[in-house]
Parts: sequence; C-alpha cells; structure tokens
Amino acid sequence: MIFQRMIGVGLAFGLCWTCVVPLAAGQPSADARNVILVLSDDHRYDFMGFHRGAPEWLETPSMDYMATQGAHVARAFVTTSLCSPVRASILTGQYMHRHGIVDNQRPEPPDIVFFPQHLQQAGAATALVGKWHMGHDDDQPRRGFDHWVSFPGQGEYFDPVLNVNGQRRKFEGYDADVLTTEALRWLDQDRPKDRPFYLHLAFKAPHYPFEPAARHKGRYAGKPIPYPDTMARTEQNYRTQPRWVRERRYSIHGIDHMETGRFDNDPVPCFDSWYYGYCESIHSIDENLGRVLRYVKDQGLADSTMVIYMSDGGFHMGEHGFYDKRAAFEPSIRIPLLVWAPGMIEPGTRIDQMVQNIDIAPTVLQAMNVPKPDGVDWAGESFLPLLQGQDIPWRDYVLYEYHWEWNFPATPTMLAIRTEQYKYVYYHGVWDIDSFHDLKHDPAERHNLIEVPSYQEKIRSLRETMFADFERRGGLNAPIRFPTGERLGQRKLP
Ligand SMILES: [Ca+2]
Repeated sequence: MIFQRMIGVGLAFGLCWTCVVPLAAGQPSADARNVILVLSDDHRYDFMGFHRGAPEWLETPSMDYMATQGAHVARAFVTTSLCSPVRASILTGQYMHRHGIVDNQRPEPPDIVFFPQHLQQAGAATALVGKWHMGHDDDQPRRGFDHWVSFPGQGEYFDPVLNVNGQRRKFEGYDADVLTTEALRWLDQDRPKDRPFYLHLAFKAPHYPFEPAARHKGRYAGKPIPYPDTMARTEQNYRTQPRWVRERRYSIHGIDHMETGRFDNDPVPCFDSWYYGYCESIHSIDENLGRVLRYVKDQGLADSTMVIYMSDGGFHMGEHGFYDKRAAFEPSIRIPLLVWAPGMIEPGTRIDQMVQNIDIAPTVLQAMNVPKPDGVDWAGESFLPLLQGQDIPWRDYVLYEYHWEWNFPATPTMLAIRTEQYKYVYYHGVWDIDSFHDLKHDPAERHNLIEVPSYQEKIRSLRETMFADFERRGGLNAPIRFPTGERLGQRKLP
C-alpha cells in the first residue's frame, strides 16, 4: 500500500517511479524500496554472533536477525581496504584507480559523481548521517544529500561536534548513539513523507581505538580469546610468506608494536584489551542497528524499505602478526554484508557469489527502481537479482588494489585477484616474493604456495587475467603524491 502511495505521489509530482527501465544485471524489482544503508568502519566479516569463527561470546542480535530474516552475503569484499578509497567506491560504484581517491589525506575531486545524486534527480529524499571521511578536514555538506550530519575525518567517539546542514553543534553521548538518534529524527520528523528516501548512516565504530558505549565497556573482559593460528612469531608461520609480512609485525600495524608514541611505547599495548574493545564496539553498533530496524518495523515501513548493513573494510585481529587492514589477506578484504527487505528477500537467504562494494550503487538504484542514468559506467553490478534467488551470470573473480602510503610505509602497493578457491597477490616496488594461496585447503592463508612448481601454470594464468583486467580498466597507474600529514614509519626492532 505504501508503495502504491509512492507511485501515486510520484505521478502527481511528475516523477518517474513507474517508468522502469530494465537494468543491466537483471529484471527490475516488482516493488520500489526506500533504502537505509548502515555502514560501519573496519568491522571484519566474521565478527557477527551467528557467523562461524566469531568469538563464541560475541553478541550481535540485530545482525543475527538480519541474517535469519533477510540475506547474508557470505562472500563480500572491498576493492580497497582503506577508509576514504572504499567509501568513494561505495558511493560511485567505481574502483579506486577510477575515482582517484587513493588515500585518507585528500578530499574528493570536484567532478566526482556520487550515486545519491542520481537518486535526487529521480525525486528521492536523501540524507547522510555520520562519517564521510574523504579528506581529513572538511565536514561541509556534499553533493547528493538533502540532509547532512557529519564531522571531519575520523571524528570523535564521545560528545561529537557535528556539522548539521552547515551549522556545527556539539552533541552529548556516544557517537553511534548520537548518529542513530539524528538519523531517526530525520526519518521521523524532517524527511518529506511523500517521497521515497535513501538514508546513509555511517558509524565511526568499531574503528581504532575501539571505544564502545560506556554501558558496554568491560562487557567481554576476561572472555577466552580465540587467537588465530597465524599470530605467533614462528618459523612455521613465516617461512613461506613474503618478507614484508614478517616486517609489518614491527610497524604501527603489527602486534609487536601496535602504537607509535613520540618515543615509542614499551611495553606493547595489551592485545587482549584491544580485542575486547573491538568486540564491545561492534556490540555498540549492533544495538544501534537494532534501533533502526525497530523504527522501520514500528512505523510500518518494513514492506517498503530495504536495510543494508555493511562495513567499509575488514580488520586483522592478530592474523600474520597484524592488526589493521590494507593487506589483501581475507580478514582485511572481506566485509559483513546483510540485507533485510521483508516481502522482497526470503528469510534465511544466503548468497555465496562474490559481491563487492562497487556493487552497492547499482543495487541501491535498482532496489529504488531508479533507472541507470545515461553515461554512467559502473564497475559493479546490481546483486538484487541474487538476493531474490534469481540465477544470473556473475563474476568468477574479484580484484583488489591498494597503493603504498607515505604515512604508513609498512604495507606495499599490491594488486590481487581472488577466485572461489585461489588468491594471487602481486606486490609492487619491493624486493620480495608474491603470494599465492589455496583458500579451500588453507583458509587462514598460512602457506604461501608461490614457489610450488605444480601451481606455476595456475599462478601465471591468474596473473595474466588480473593484469589484463586492470589494464583494460586503466588501473595500472600507481599514483605518486606529495607527502602530507604525519609519517608513522617508526619500526620497533624485533
Ligand atoms: Ca575503515
């Protein structure tokens, strides 16, 4: 009924909600949805209560609910595991090499087009509430959003100052609580009720330094930690890995260093307390995700709205001696992705095809029945047909790209290709070996098979496919930028 009302209003306003043009990846959906995208920061793919491999004591009832009552996209990846580039990829449907945002230091180029601009042009109401983080300094409203509540750079976990449509105000409380309250305020009071809407709600959590809401601090203290097998500094863990992997242990993104103070920190900060903080932060955003789901249900919007939950990247929690992301290992490039749309997506749907952040833009447009605008050339595809159980042609590999940062020099430039079973990673500009992993038999990526003779043909084939694809896309130009910001290049001696 709500959808019918939307159609009626659309016609009354001369909009085009019924003029559905079939999109490239499949048939248009039977009904148009509002979309709420809830985006977290550095939440790795398997730290959800229902997920195999999660700490058994981690509670995420809202994510569990979305998985059982909606769809779990079980193999979801980012094209770059770094805040600004991946956020730009979500909002443009393009790889980093195309949209040009390759680090966290610089703001977006002026000619970049974000998909909410297309939604606006089609008549939808749009809002961004939360983290933007393209460029460190600018919190001013950006194109594509009717309503804007954000902050510069990484923001603050407590009592944040938010830029609300150009006016800065200080708020009290935990960041995710405040942002959710502001998002619900827009949904409830400020948005035009006669138009479909897109809400982009982006939490700071669980990004380092892993601060939960005060009410959850200490919630998991003392619980048994399932340390990953690859965490120990042993010959077995490192004898086949590239040298830079072992070296990163001693950088700011390694567990034998972790934090770089002015004169170094010794002893090393406590891994366990960080682990608990990370999990408590995830619990804090799960609670706020629950507030969003509850609002949608209580307001009778469930049959006209799609809620997507995802992260902007993964995170190592000790694997290979790392914390942080950036690398092409599974904990870094895989993300949680859940979609809940009652009446549109069957409860308990599980998608095993490899989906990427660049697929979000076309998926949201299709879910809202907005035709793909002329001239738009997304790198991604809509996975809405997959969510609805349709059998459509789909990619059989995903690509990954990361460019070395002057500010964090321990992780090299890399290009990677991942298929269902294998992953090849090419490292650029370092005197080192590449990586090749059999994910089926070695999901922890403990054994680098790059020098095993029987795999050389497979490796050659993957390398050719990867380079040919990147070349076709214009993705073989590593950028060199003027160094800016702080350089966290201190190396703790092993
Ligand atoms: Ca991030």
